[in-house]
Amino acid sequence: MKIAVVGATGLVGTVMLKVLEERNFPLTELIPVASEKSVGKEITFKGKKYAIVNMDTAISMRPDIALFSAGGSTSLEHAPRFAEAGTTVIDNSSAWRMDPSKKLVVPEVNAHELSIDDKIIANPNCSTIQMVVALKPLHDKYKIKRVVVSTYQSVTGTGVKAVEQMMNERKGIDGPMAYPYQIDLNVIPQIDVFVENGYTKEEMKMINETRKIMGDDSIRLTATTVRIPVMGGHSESVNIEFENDFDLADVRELLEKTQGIIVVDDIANLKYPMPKDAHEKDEVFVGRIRRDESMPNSLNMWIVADNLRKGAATNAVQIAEFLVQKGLI
Ligand code: 2RA
Repeated sequence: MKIAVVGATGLVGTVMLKVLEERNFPLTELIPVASEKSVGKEITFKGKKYAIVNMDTAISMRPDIALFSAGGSTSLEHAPRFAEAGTTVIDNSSAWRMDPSKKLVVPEVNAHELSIDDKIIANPNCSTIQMVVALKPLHDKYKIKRVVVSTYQSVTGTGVKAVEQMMNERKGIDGPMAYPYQIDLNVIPQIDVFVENGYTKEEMKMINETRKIMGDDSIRLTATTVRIPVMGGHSESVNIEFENDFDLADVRELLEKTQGIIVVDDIANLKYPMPKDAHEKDEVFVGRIRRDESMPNSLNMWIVADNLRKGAATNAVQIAEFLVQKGLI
């Protein structure tokens, strides 16, 4: 397998390389791709040095898979060029997610939809991925009617500039601002830009992507997405109303049995998921599982995952692993 990582020097690209290395992905050649200013620089992968190349060189090298994390416009322009050259693109931007001709994939939920003809596959938004991993087994058994989610999202979701802004503020240093307001010692109830209905794009991504991945447009969903001064991962408070009543012990068991989920829910010993514990882990952590006593058939839970791992790099690599295992490359 020849694998290209497009955006290899960015926050997500760097984690993609780390995850490929850790999971021992069966690659024979790595093609790190970045913008012209990084071309010629070297990165080390499994103890070997690889020179960063530009887009045209990478396409001419005909990789089997290209993991893209270089922003929407780069992806719109270049992903089809890779696809035409026979490469399967797994794209982390929002460019193709809602395109009806493209699959939007979280392996634990809908990898079975993939076929050899899918040459551009979309990796969902970070906050959507961790939520659907936990929703899916519950939907299959009890059928979800409505979800109300509020997020507490790490600054790493914005990128390096946001991490620097928070750290500068922490040290009292002036510097470039990734957000319109101070983020350290603050909370910003806006992620991405506002759209016409008063929601943000991040909120609409959670709503629309969830329905597409779960393959069920009847699920009603509302979201409030919030940036907090944290780095290890995104957290979500999720309230779910089901069609059918559930057994709380069964809900816990279903989640425990689901691949990719670790239940951390032992309030007697003050155990619940937190971003500092999810950091650098590939799983989705679920806790605070309890009935919503204000409504019939309703449940509350708390979901945490490393947004750069399961929310981005790990999910993309897992899609690649699935394609390889099933011979879809
Ligand atoms: C965020 N959803 O956390 C983004 C990153 N994809 O802002």
